[in-house]
Amino acid sequence: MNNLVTLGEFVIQHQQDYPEATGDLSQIFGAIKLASKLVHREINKAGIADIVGYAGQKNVQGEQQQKLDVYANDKFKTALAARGLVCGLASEEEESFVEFTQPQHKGSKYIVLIDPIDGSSNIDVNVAVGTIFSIYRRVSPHQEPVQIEDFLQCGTEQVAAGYVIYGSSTMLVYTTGNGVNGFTFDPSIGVYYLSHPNMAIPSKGTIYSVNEGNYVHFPVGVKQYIKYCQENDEATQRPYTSRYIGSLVADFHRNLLKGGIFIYPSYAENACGKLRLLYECNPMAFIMEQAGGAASDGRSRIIERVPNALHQRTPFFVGSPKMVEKAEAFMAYVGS
Ligand code: P6P
Repeated sequence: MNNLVTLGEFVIQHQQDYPEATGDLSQIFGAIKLASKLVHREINKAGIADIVGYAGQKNVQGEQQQKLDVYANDKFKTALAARGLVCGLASEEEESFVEFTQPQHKGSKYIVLIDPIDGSSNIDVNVAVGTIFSIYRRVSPHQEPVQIEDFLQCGTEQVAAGYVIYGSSTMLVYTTGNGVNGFTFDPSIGVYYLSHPNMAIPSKGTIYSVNEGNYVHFPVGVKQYIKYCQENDEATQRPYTSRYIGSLVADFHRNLLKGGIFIYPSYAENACGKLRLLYECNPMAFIMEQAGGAASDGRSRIIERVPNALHQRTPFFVGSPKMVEKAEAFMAYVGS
């Protein structure tokens, strides 16, 4: 551990980087930290407690809701509402945004978008899953009820973004626009310690991550980029290695540490791709750019996309800048 700085201390130390910081953001991180510890605990006993399997409901996406999805959504929502600094929340598990209407929420200036458990279908097979969150200032009048436009902001307006990966260890990785830092959870004393200061992705890597089972349905540009990754070329260290976990946070985190590219393109029935712009791609794109990487929809910068719906999807190309650039070149060349 790097000189035993805790997440709480780090957030407070660095809130001074933002003169307008009033400590609200530090408290919001406190809520996220607390909820993530509860989710960590449940995930680590999912195999034994009666939390595995379906909650018998379907979420707004029409997907079977895992009990842990429901549990995690509830804990993050409750923890964020309890601090009265957030006026509303949008979640993959909620059809519309949720307005916080207690007296303590009057005048609160932040909104949060969250995917409480991304990759939940992996829980039962013991594969790493994650939480992804994105924080904005509200844009509607502070004393009024929160509005949909508070949630439909460009990713460039994010105040903070982060993810928690519940893997061989639990880590929280976040940015407030001043670099990326990673904290590893020590469950024996319930503390997150700074373990990965100033995270930076290698400008190029040798890992490509895409679900090749959908290959026949991919745009031609993606097919050609995959073939490029597989060609023999010692000078550019090809063929690259294919690694696909099927859990966005896990694939993203591995590439952030080692270098690489993750692609979830549009294909067949998923004309806009599968991943959600607001609470999956925008926060991960903000983090990746802050770590020196790149994130696009195959053509244009993800965080500049103007959202039009809470649950809208987007193709997603993210990772080492030189690899994303190469994949975009294939997409542009064949116009698909
Ligand atoms: P596929 C998990 O269900 C998820 O939302 C992401 O975490 C992951 O990257 C993607 O879907 C995997 O999708 O179609 O390859 O199984």
